[in-house]
Amino acid sequence: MKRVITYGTFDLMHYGHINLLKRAKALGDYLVVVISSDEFNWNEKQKKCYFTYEQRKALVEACRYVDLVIPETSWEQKREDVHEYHIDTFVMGNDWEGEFDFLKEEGVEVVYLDRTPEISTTQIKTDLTNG
Ligand code: C2G
Repeated sequence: MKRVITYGTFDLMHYGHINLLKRAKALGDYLVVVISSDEFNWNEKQKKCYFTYEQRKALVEACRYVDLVIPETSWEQKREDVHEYHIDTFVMGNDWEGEFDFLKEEGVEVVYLDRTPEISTTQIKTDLTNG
């Protein structure tokens, strides 16, 4: 069984997220999604989420491509996660291109997938604000 992992905030979950999760799952048989906690988002990414961690977790867990959801509470946890969950492949959108290549040292394949154009949580908020 090939095990894949990916990380994200997944606020106001949209088709760009689904497209990423679909392609990540296609790289293996089991997909672990690590969702940023509310504290991590605020303290480390200065992101104020519309949905709480529990709400974002429920939405991602409802996605057919997802097998397990766990919290992201630090930038450093990736090195441990890939061993704890016996990960073969680490996947991120290519806005993170190169940022996580160090995981190759842990024996993990690192894959960056093209982002889905024209959609983002920020864009949704902007469009709704401007009407
Ligand atoms: N994504 C995408 N296309 C979009 C929007 C997002 O492919 N139009 C991808 C991102 O590249 C990322 C995933 O969907 O791989 C989740 O996106 P975000 O929720 O914005 O995640 P981010 O805030 O970048 O957090 O430790 C890593 C961080 O937790 C990543």
